[in-house]
This record gives sequence, structure tokens and C-alpha cells, in this order.
Amino acid sequence: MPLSDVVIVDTTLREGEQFIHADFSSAAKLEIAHALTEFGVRYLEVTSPAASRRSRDDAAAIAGAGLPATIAAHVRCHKDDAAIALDTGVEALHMVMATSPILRAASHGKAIAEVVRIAADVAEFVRKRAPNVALRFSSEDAFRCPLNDLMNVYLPLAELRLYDRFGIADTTGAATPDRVAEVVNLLRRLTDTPIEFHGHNDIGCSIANAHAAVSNGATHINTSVLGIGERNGITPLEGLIAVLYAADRAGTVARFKLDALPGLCRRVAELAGVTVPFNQVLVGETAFSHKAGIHTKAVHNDPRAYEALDPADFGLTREISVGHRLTGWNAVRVRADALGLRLALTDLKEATNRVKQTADERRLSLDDVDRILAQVADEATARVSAPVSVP
Ligand code: HCA
Ligand code: CU
Repeated sequence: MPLSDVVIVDTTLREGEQFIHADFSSAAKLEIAHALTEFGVRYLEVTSPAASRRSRDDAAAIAGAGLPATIAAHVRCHKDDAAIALDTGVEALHMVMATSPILRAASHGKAIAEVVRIAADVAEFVRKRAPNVALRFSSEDAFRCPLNDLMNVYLPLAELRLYDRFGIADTTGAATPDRVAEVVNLLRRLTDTPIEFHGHNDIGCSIANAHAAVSNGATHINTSVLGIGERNGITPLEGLIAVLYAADRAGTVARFKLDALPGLCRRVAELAGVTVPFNQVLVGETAFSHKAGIHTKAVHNDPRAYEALDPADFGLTREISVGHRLTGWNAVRVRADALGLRLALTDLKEATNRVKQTADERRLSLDDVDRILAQVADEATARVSAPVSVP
């Protein structure tokens, strides 16, 4: 499957609700659901309707909002939870159960054979009640699970053909891309079932892991806006979008309303009570700022020199910083041009030196740079118009 065809299953409304600072109101959840679908996401996961009364009402409201997206409820692999979820009108159930030895012991305490029996049992129950619902079974903590245990879960379930898709979760966010590649590849080949990857970001690999998963056959990737989730979260939506865009700009531009992404991220940050991190992929404040003289010169000539992503496609602008000791005369010239000052090369170089000298002593604002340029321009005019002194 080409990278750009991957199905984004956004879980801002489930994993994102597990973010320590998030306490979304019902209205906020609907607003986020609308914004995600307007951006172009076609698959949303919501918190288990069995979690609380409001979770149930919120799931029903989102499922009934007529959004152009599949709404999936994330549920424990349990008949009661599945039944409550089905009653909300969701079109998909995402079941999850721990498979690693450490998490099985610390959570449900069941052996692998028992996990399979329960997963099969619950799936049969759901299939009887709602034959057309999309059913996914996922292993929590799959990457700390021995491969033979993992296969002993998925191979029998694949044979039963009750599940439409298998999920595989890097719950503690410590997997690296090579391992994700290996596990996804194996699962894909042995089960012949679509694969969904869910990756946390504890060691900072969540975006690279999502890429490795898709490159090795995963069809669905979980994201959340700004990556919000348990601890430091999961693959950020905007991070995956950046990966897709870098691989296939035209396809990504056609598929998503890219200029809505920065606003979506700011709004979710606001609703979650945080700010967008300054260095967030694509949407961070410094994502398109250039500083050193060699960078700014080349960017003026051709922005692609130092930009993998074109900010204009995302409704963003680049910032070319001028007032600092690393500046160069090309950047100073561009600023002079913007101010309508036509300076000779020697004057530009003089202005550049003054900017550097001043910046060595204190922080410079753009106004300070403009003042230096005006001063140098005045001095040049004074030189030209000064009467020639006759000896
Ligand atoms: C969690 C569950 C989960 C589930 C992922 C999935 C995880 O620990 O809260 O459904 O695939 O990270 O394992 O988010
Ligand atoms: Cu998770």
C-alpha cells in the first residue's frame, strides 16, 4: 500500500482524553470531531461508552452527528462493554487486551489461550448482534510480548475470520523502527489481515515507528492531534501528515485540507489546556524559522534549500531572522529592500557589521535592525549630497 493511502485512525477523542491535562466537555468533543473530519480524517476513535454516563452520551452524539467518518468505540474485550458501545450507534468496535507477560500479570491475569478464547467469544457475540460492525482486536503491549505468544493470539483469531483488522500497540513507547518493521511484517504475512499500529512516544520514535509500520504493510495508523495521550502521548497527527507530505506532496494536498492543520492543533491545545510545543513537527512556532547567514541566503534564493515542507501549503509563513550575530549581508539586503532602501554593497556590509556588533552586546529586535539600516542609508545620502570641498 502506498504510504499516502494509509488510513488515519485519529484517537484524540480516546487516547487524547487520557492525556493528563485533557478534560474535554461534550461540546469540545463534538467540535474536535467536526474539525478532524473537516481536515480530512475519515476514522475517529472515541472513549469506551462503558467508561461513564457522559462517555456513553458523547459517543452517541458523535456517532449521530452525520460526520463523513467511521466512528469507532474503544472497548475492553468484554461482552457488556461491547453491548453498551453498540447501543450508541457506533459503526466500529476497537477491542483491546493485554498480551505481554508483564501486563497480563498486572492487569487481567489471563494466559494466552484464555485471551484467544475471550477474543473469539466476544467477537462471536458482537457478530450476532451487529453483523456489519467493523471489528478490530488489538494487543496492548504487543512489543514486549514474545513473538510466539503474539502469533499464538493472532493466528487462531485470523483463522476464525471474525475480526476485520488486527491492532498492534507499542504501549510503553520503547519500540524502535526496525522492530516495528519486523513485527508488522510478520503479522501481515502470517495473518493476511489488515494491520493497525498504535505507537507511544516514550523514546521519541512514534512518528518513525508509524512510518516503519506503514512501509511494512500496516494499513491503519493511530494518531492524536499534537500526539496527546497517556504520558507524552502517541504519533502526532501533524507528524504523520508531514511524513505523508514529504513522500507524496500532491496526494497529501489533494487528500487533506492542509491549511486547517495549524488551527486544529492550536484549538486542541487550547481545549486541553496546554500550548503547542515550540518545536512540534510542522506546527511548532519555530518550524519554519531560519537564522544563520548561510541558511538565510540560500532560503532567499530558493526556500527548498533548507525546507523539506512548504509552509504555504499549510497556511503558514517562514520567518527569516536578521537581527543577530550570525546574520549575513544577504539577509540584511532583503530587509533593506523590504523597507524600500536601496543601499550599495559597501553600505549593506557596513549595516551588517553594525548589526553583528550590536547583537554581540544585546538582543536585537527587528526595529533595531531597521534603525541601523535607516542610519546607514542617511549617512550614504549625506555623503552623496555633501558639497565637494575645494582645497
Ligand atoms: C492503553 C491502551 C492503548 C490501546 C491501543 C490499541 C495502548 O494503554 O491505554 O487499542 O491498540 O497504548 O496500548 O492505548
Ligand atoms: Cu495508547
